[in-house]
Amino acid sequence: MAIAASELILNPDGSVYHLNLRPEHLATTIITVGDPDRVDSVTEHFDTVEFQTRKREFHTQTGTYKGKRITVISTGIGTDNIDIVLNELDALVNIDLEKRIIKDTLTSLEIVRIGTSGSIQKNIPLDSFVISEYAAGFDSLLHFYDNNAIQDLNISEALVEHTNWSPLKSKPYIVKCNADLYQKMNSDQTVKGFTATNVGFYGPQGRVLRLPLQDEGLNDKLASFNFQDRPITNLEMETAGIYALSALLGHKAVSMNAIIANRATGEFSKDPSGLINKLITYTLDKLVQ
Ligand code: R1P
Repeated sequence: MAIAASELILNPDGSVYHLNLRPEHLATTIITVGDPDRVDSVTEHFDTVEFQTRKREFHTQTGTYKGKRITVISTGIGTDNIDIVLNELDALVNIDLEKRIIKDTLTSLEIVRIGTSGSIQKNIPLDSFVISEYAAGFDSLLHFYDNNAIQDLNISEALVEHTNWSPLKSKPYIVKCNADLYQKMNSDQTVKGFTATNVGFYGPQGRVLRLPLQDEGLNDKLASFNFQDRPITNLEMETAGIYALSALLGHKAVSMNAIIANRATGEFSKDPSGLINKLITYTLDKLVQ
């Protein structure tokens, strides 16, 4: 049955509602960044850019890097945006937008996040690159989907117990990267990570300006959690949502984190934009290897 106009909204030019993209604009390898201005920092390394568009926080450019066609898209901040980006990217490849039906043959996208993040471990220093093997989602995005097949409930239960997690907050969900893509992006320049994705930048990540916290010990408890030799390494705001929806939709995803802050030592990078540029060139070169 055709998907209704209210459920899959298209613009008058046939593009998907928020991203403003039509299927021919999209490569099957996609880099996501949080900051719309970071899209240019990625594509300045490209041989050519064939297409670009911008709507709200979603800035997209498609081109080639060393001959490989890649789309770079900004997601803005947070997993609420990830819900929009992942569903609309999937619709572009796996739904016939004219007939509004799911295609018989599905396409699996290769999705790499390049983002900034704060380490919560003293031994993961500023200016390192963390690749998220696992992600813990403290947002509720995955709970709205039929999701039992992709969650690691053992780690989730252990984390709830270790942190004495308040039942008033969404239960953490644990999801994994795509193993093949992880191998492709991994090297001796990267640190294996277990990334906690949170719903805010201040209180949810333990930052106090004027407001006291529900649990001021949460970051310390996250830092001391260690499931089968996998400590939680860093905090950011998108990875778990990307992993959750990619796993549900059949896409391959991995998240690359430039560690610009160390929350355990209180330090902040002296050159965050230099670091993110290094992670961009590292990622691009790994993608074409
Ligand atoms: C917060 O400042 C933002 O920075 C991190 C967080 O995940 C959040 O999106 O990533 P980006 O640098 O990719 O935006």
